[in-house]
Amino acid sequence: MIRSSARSVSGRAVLGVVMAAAAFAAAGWALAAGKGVSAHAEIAGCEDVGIRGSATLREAPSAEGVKVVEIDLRVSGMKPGKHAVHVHEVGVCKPCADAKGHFDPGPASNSSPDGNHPFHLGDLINLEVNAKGEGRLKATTTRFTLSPGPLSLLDKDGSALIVHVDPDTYCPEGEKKGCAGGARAACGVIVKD
Ligand SMILES: [Cu+2]
Repeated sequence: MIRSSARSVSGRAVLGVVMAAAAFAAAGWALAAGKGVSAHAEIAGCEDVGIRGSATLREAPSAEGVKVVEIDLRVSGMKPGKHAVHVHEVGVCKPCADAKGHFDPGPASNSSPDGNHPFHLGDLINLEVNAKGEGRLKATTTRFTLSPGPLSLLDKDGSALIVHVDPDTYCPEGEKKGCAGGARAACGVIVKD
């Protein structure tokens, strides 16, 4: 549903879906503890062992029954500034390249990181890291689920959360090498709680 609308509007508008959902959450809706499905990821540097972190993911239905996932990611030991964050299509982090492209199931799947960005279902927003090397990203999306179904991150080959070395530009000029954040800085396999 989100994906098909992504084909006819600009990347900025698509990201608005993620942000609008976040505003909805901030307006008072919250996932009830103990309900829904949750998962976590232990984040580690792809090469830099000083990078550590963790993420929690929680899914619950909205009042209308739409599955909404809240992501809460914390990292430390990273270079200050913005870093792209996405869910990648395979739950393998050793090496980080084995997490493959961006999570994007569906009949017209195209996981090419720079080539179909920011239209993938696994695309998130930048993580901001402070001068101490610490960052936290809270995001909400309806583009994927944790529970079983065609959009589930917990599919046969799993999924991984990747934090990139560079910021996500959201590729406003279309495919351009590195526009989705370039090299991979850190990775965590998403595991069901
Ligand atoms: Cu990525």
